[in-house]
Parts: sequence; structure tokens; C-alpha cells
Amino acid sequence: MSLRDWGWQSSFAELLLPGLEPARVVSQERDHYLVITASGERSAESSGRLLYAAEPPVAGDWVGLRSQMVIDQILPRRTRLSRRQPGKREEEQVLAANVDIVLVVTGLDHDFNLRRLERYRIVAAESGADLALILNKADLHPDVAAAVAAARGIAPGAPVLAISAQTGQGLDAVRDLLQPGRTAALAGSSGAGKSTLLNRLIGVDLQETNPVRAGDNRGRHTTTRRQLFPIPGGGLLLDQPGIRELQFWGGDAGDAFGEIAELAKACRYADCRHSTEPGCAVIAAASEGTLDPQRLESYRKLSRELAFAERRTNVAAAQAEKRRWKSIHRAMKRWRGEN
Ligand SMILES: Nc1nc2c(ncn2[C@@H]2O[C@H](COP(=O)(O)OP(=O)(O)OP(=O)(O)O)[C@@H](O)[C@H]2O)c(=O)[nH]1
Ligand SMILES: [Mg+2]
Ligand SMILES: [Zn+2]
Repeated sequence: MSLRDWGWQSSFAELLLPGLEPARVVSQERDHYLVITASGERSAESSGRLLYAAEPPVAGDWVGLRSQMVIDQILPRRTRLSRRQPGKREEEQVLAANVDIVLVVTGLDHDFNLRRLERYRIVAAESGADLALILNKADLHPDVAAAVAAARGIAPGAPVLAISAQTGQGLDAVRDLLQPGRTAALAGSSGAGKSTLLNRLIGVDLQETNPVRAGDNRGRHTTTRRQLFPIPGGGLLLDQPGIRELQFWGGDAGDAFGEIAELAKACRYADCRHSTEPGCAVIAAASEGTLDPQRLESYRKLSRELAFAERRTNVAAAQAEKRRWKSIHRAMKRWRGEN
């Protein structure tokens, strides 16, 4: 396989620092990286400079290698799939880079949840990648057409595919989304069947899979790191661990709720939040039944959450800037011999 098969485009060469060799990060385990170069797979580590930079390389990154095994440059990311780092830190966690399309996999068992799909839609839009919804385990659902229609309502314009990774139903439609040189990323909860789908597309069981728990249908967090796989027939597919907590780092609810944005044009106030304002066309539509009241409820909830995320992000950025200046001032004092 050539680098081109891994998604390399000749225009990337201009972005590479002189003397560095191009490579793509296939997977990452702490500070160990598996990368692919023109001459094959190699393990590499990140240079100290990059490790202390705000962002370490992640799966999907195009990087510049120095002396065969040191990553010395991350090429500008065309897209970045991010969330807020779980836990307390106010930090962005970039999950993957240069993903062209996010395939959100949801199981048509107890995993199926429209509100979760709304969150994924916002995260995918913010990443810059396209979105497709894959309703897996169609073999387990009594009314697949209804589930597809409901999912279409969440993401108008995005492909919605009902498939069964187990029986093979619908896999050709998934293959159509994987074009040569294009990078797709699987995302979804643990147990949705991401790795089963990947194995099916490759035709070999490369990834471990495990049955969901009998009691509550939850997955067992079988996949533990992100890894990029070439798919026979073309295209690259990133398998990811199941996401427990999809907290926003940034994003916009307005784009994800097109029908509400459309109705809002008729609200009396241009900055109407559709909560208690008089003359609100959105509230009117929800009470008349032309707008699904659950959509309005999620719109309000997600807008609040995104506004909160933005405030937190600004505070974190301001603190980082302050720390940076403090260390610059300290260095200047030392330099002037004041300290
Ligand atoms: N009935 C049915 N079961 C499926 C289907 N696809 C996957 N499964 C089963 O669902 C279970 C979980 O599948 P995995 O592929 O391990 O799920 P995952 O999304 O990779 O989970 P994590 O790696 O934990 O994030 C396995 O027992 C699969 O056999 C399907 O289409 N139908
Ligand atoms: Mg898995
Ligand atoms: Zn309104």
C-alpha cells in the first residue's frame, strides 16, 4: 500500500517542514505511536517539543518524522473530532484528526436513542466532517422503517443506513461511503457493534468483540484504543472505543435543529431563545403539534450546555494565556539579571 492509499495528497507535501519524512498516525498508546510511511509501518515517539505543545499527535494525523522514529511536526488538521476531556480539566481532547466522515453507529436494541444522536450530530458538524447514521442490529428490531424515519428527522440530508453487521444486511451501502483515500471514523456507545462492522468490512476478525451484558444491553468497553484500518476496495476506517461521555468542547445547536431555525424566523424578537418570550413562533408550533415538543426540549437543553461549554472554554483559555505571560515575564527578568 502506498501513502496515497492511506489518504495522502500531493498538496500536503508543501506543508511538510524541510528534511522531514511524511507519515500518518495509525494508532497511539500513551506516547507510543504506530505510523505508516512510504516504506511501511513503523513505531515512533513524539519529540519533546510536540509533547509539551498543547496538542500531541492523534490517530489520523499526518506528521513529519525526523530520523525515522521521532514525530517532529503535525501537519495542519483538515478536521478534528473533539470533545471536552472527561473529568475536571478544562481541556479539549482531540479524538482523531483528518476524518472525512463520522459513521455514528447505534444498535437497534436498547441502545437506540434519538437524543444521543442529536449530540453526535453537533459534534460531527463541529469537527468539519460529514455525518452518516448507521442503525446496526436491524435483525433485532421489529420496525426498522420507523427507526430510520425517526433518525432522518434528527439529521436531514445525512445518509441513514439500517444494517446488520451480524447478517451482512446493508453492508454494501456502508462500503459506498468508504471511498479510496477517504477516512471514515466509527463512533458510538460500547456494544453498538462498531468493531463487528469493521471486521465484516475487512473480512477478517482483526478486532476483538464481546457480547453486550444480558441485564441492560450495555457493552463491555472491548476496544480500548483508536486505530485506523485500510478497507479492501478502498477507504480507511477508524475503530474507536465506545464513548461513555460525549461532552461538548464547542459547537452550535442552531445548525443541528434546522426546523427550529426555520420557525424562529417568525418569532417576534430576533434574539428569541424560545423559552418564555412572547410572540415565539417555536413555542407556538410545539403547542400546536407541528414541532415535536421533545425536539424543542432538547434544543433548549443542548443550547444551554453549549453556552456553558463556551464560557468554560473562554475561562480556560484566559487562564492558559495568563500562565504563558507569567513564564515569559519570569524569563525576561532572568535575562535582565533581576532574579
Ligand atoms: N444481533 C446483532 N448483534 C450484533 C450486531 N452487530 C454486532 N452485534 C453484537 O454486539 C456485540 C458488541 O459488538 P462490538 O462490535 O464488540 O461492539 P463495539 O461497538 O465495538 O463495542 P466497544 O468496543 O466496547 O465500543 C457483539 O456480541 C456483536 O456480536 C448485529 O447486527 N446484530
Ligand atoms: Mg469495539
Ligand atoms: Zn422564539
